[in-house]
Amino acid sequence: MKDAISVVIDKYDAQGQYLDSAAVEKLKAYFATGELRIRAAATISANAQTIIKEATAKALLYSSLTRTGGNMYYARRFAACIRDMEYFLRYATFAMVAGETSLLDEYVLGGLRETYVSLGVPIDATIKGITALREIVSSAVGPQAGSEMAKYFDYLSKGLQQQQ
Ligand code: CYC
Repeated sequence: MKDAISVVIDKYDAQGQYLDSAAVEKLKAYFATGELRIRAAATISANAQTIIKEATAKALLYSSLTRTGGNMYYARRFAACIRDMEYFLRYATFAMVAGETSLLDEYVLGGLRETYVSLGVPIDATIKGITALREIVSSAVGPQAGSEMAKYFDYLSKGLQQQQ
């Protein structure tokens, strides 16, 4: 797993160079938003259950998914879907704290699309769920931290859309 700092250090280490002004700018940008990202992570953690509930209600409930034969029908699949929403929220928060997307590839997206396709989990509806999480999170943490989080939700949506 990488974060914004290790990405910079690995690059300069590979070249056997000291940090230059471009590297320092990247590190500065990361530290300048540090307080914002940590506060947002605390708010998200404290409100995770409500965020998931609201996003699920907004995007997924009372649709063909939850009716007989839908992919969220019945309890076992419903629970799997809520759990997946939790994964998306938790890992997007980790990625925001790290300031880096690589952990999303490593821990979430690897093989996920194939798993969903083979189980008949609808990708479009999943992306709607992730988009709803992005919107609810933004109203919980405010626009600045919300747009930081949006990067990682969008990365998840994009990764699911594409063949890995
Ligand atoms: C299933 N979701 C799964 C499965 C995996 C994941 C591996 C298959 C195994 C299982 O049922 O547990 C996802 N597992 C993950 C992720 C990680 C992981 C992301 C990384 C930490 O370890 N169905 C819908 C909704 C959507 C949904 C749109 C919720 C957003 O209609 C989710 N995922 C869903 C459902 C299943 C599932 C219903 C069960 C499908 C089945 O067994 O028929």
